[in-house]
Amino acid sequence: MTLPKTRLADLALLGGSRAFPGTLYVGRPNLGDRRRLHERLDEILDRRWLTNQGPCVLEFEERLAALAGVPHCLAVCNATVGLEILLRATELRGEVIVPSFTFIATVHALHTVGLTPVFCDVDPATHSLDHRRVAELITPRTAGILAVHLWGRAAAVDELTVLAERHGLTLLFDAAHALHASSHGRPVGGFGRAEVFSFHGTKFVNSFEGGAITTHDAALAERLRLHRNFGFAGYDHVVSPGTNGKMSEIAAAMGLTSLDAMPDFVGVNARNYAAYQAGLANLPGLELFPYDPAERNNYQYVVLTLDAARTGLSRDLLVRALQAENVLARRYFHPGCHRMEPYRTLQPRAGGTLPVTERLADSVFALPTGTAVDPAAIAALCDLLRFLLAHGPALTAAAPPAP
Ligand code: T4K
Repeated sequence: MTLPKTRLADLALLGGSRAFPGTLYVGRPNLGDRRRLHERLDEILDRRWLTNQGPCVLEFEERLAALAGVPHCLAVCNATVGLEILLRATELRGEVIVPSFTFIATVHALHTVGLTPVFCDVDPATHSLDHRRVAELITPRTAGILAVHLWGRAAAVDELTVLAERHGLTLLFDAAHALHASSHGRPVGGFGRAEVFSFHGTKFVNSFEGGAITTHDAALAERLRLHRNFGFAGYDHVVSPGTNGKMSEIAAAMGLTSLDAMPDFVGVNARNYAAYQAGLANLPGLELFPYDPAERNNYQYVVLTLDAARTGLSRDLLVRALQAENVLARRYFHPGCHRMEPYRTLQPRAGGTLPVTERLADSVFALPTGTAVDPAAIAALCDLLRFLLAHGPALTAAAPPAP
């Protein structure tokens, strides 16, 4: 049961009752078939093989490789470590061009391995790297490009591939959001030198914590295997630097169970996305991030852009008002990596070259979706948004100061 709003004073931010009795989260995990998960866990315990490339991990890797259309897939403990391992194995030195409008892990991975992130602006239509801006940033110091398929919509793969080839750069993709997505009909996972997926609990396919690196490059895959496992080429035989980036069997069991249900999860996300599209149609000042219907999409993020000038309501106040109603909308990816430490201090002028990023970081927010959200809740949430936007200037005048 949700409580509709009729007067401004009904808003929870202004002292009214919360619209939703239970909290709606962005990133509430999808759970697959519990019985099958429990069976897999029993099998793991019966085998007493808990990690180090056990049968669940090997099956997970095989299934992911098939989905990505690549010969090599390495499951890892999370995408952040996956990115670090990949960057170390490629032995890049110098600068890497990267978006600032991404989750901080993309940029931290570069910093952690001693590479210098060069922030590049994004395309306002796709929220991913603007290849024209990338071209302007290439110098003799540039070693590579780390692009992100943001929100699961493929980045400008073809244009970036041409650029990288022309300048002899290593092209890598952070595909944390993009399992099941395609670019010109080809699956994400096989682009550039390698791609990295995330299976964190908040991703539509999850392994509690986890990630995977996919590549066509056999020699790179071999180096990645060494880097993932302390550099061991056999018992007591270390031939390269390395870390512990392995995925455990229990994580892979969840990953497999999640993959079994992937078609259902995509179906629910697509249904929810369509419900938001219908519920928010013709609402001036609020734009739903579009997925390309000609491609395969996972629809795992419902992302909106608010025009504060047009609605008389800032994104931050809108998010506060929603959170007060028990809708934990998120300001992904505020304030932009270049405005976070250590980059804010290291590159204090970066913002001047990132006008689209700065605008998006201050106007974008994400709404709940996934199997924990049903169409009735989405309809009520869309009504709430319509009410908030209809009262933008009045709410701005009446709202208590942000804590
Ligand atoms: N590259 C990109 C582009 C990424 O987006 C990410 C991660 C990475 C790389 C790195 O991947 P991993 O190393 O994590 O594999 C979340 C996730 O923690 C993060 O994985 C994800 N991107 C990012 C977009 O979102 P936060 O800081 O927003 O919040 P978190 O994880 O605390 O959870 C968000 C919401 O989900 C909460 O409101 C509560 C709910 N939740 C969360 C968990 C974990 C649940 O209901 N149950 C849960 O078990 O980062």
